[in-house]
Amino acid sequence: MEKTLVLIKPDGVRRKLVGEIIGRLEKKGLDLEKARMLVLSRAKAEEHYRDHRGKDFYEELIQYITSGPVLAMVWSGRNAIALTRRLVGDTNPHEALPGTIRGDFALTTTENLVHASDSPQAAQREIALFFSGEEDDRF
Ligand code: 3AN
Repeated sequence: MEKTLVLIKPDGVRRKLVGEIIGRLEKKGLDLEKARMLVLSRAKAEEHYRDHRGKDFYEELIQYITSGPVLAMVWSGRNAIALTRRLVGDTNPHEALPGTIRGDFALTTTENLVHASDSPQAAQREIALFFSGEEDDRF
């Protein structure tokens, strides 16, 4: 049994796609374990996206992810990390296949609706980042 961290990013919340996205993961058979709505501070956003620091899209990415509430969730199931990435689709929405979340609903690479951990190490780090026992809704 694996756990993975999924974020519905600010465009997903703004576009009212929360139910649609959760529904797809549930119908596939994954289990929703934890959920938390929050607005990321710049510091937390930089921590989350630390691997992208210095890239040309970095500043745009930080502005975007802090631009409104996100829904952070822990999902579990067999092979949950890779399975969730497949349901989410390619990072570039023009490459993402129809039937995937990004393939069906996203048009740009920055505003691509969802984040999902890409490895067991990333899942562990990201779950700790978003669910470390802090109950304050401002992260
Ligand atoms: P994924 O979200 O599919 O794991 P990553 O981890 O490579 O993709 O990138 C994290 C986020 O950074 C993406 N979800 C997207 O918002 C943004 N991003 C990645 N590559 C680009 C790019 N070439 N141009 C603009 N934004 C990008």
